[in-house]
Amino acid sequence: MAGHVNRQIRLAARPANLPRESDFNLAEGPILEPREGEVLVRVIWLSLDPYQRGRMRATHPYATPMELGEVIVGGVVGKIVRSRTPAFTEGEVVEGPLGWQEYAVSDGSNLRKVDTSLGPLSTALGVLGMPGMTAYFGFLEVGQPRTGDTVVVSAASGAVGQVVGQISKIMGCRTVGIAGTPEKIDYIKHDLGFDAGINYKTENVNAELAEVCPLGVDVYFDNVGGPITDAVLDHINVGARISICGSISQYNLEEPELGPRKMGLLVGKQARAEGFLVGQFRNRHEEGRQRIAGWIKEGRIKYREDVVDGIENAPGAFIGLMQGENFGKLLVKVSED
Ligand code: NAP
Ligand code: FER
Repeated sequence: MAGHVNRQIRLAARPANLPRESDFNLAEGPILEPREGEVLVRVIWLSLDPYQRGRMRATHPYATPMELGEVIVGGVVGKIVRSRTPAFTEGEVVEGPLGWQEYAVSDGSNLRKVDTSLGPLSTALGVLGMPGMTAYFGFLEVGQPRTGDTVVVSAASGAVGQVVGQISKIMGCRTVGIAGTPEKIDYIKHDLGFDAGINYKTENVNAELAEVCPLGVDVYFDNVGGPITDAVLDHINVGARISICGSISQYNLEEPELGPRKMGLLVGKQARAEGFLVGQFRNRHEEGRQRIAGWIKEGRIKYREDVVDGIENAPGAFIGLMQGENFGKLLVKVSED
């Protein structure tokens, strides 16, 4: 790798509210030599995900915060360019948490070999990767949908939401998505087959839910929290299941918003709200991946990716993710396949 440097994006400062470009810095590190038992990976794709915002805070409820100066944590897809272990051969494609950098050394324990026959490499970070598994298990296992149910999903055009909505349709559920632009609403309704869409930036979510969910809501897949979730809770049915996936509306606030406290509604509705982490289903991810891959082959699941070129553009793209500028799974292309 003589003549090459390893460009990395590091955490320069802990963001206050919405991250700024100055919270990140582009640094040049060495391309490390793999030792015996290790591999060198050339990164091709970076995954940009909302959870990374939480890791930029000084404290975290369930994961280790990033240190200042540390390479931004995150999933990547890359190619083995040097192997000093029989477990990997040069040219193999792998996925793992190697962070926002062009090259990384690993002992292989955090790498998953990507089955490149299932789809383009980028899908290992999206529909066939962490967000796809989140949708699959968070919806089917936590949400427990039944044929004929009414399902509502927030952040519906995003990496997780678009998969949840399509699985919901496959399960025979009336499916309503909430998203933030007319183009996203058009996409979920006309390309993905959702029954209805609500633009929470221009419409009254509560009034629209009454209109498009006349029989109430049986499953709510919650990606956002905040006022959108308050509105959905007003429509839950007896025995509803609320799958709490994330609360992106709160991620860039120093203090969580206080608003109507609606958990009491679950009493009369005998409803269940349950949080989950995609990792709790890790023993079954392969099953979820094969199932989604099958649906893609059959044309029953489509996916949309939002690709930004160049590692230097990762911070700007991440700031956009926090504001709904992405349309589909957000990825940064770092080098050629
Ligand atoms: P994504 O939906 O592709 O992107 C984030 C989207 O959130 C934005 O495009 C934006 O879409 C929406 N958003 C941003 N600010 C918002 C606000 N204030 N109110 C409402 N919506 C807002 O991201 P993703 O990767 O699929 O993640 C979706 C959720 O799943 C996040 O909460 C994430 O933390 C969670 N998650 C959880 C797990 C788990 O294991 N529990 C795993 C992965 C992801 P609009 O234009 O529609 O506003
Ligand atoms: C994981 C568990 C949760 C993970 C990501 C998440 C990268 C995301 C959580 C969130 O967005 O709140 O193992 O792997």
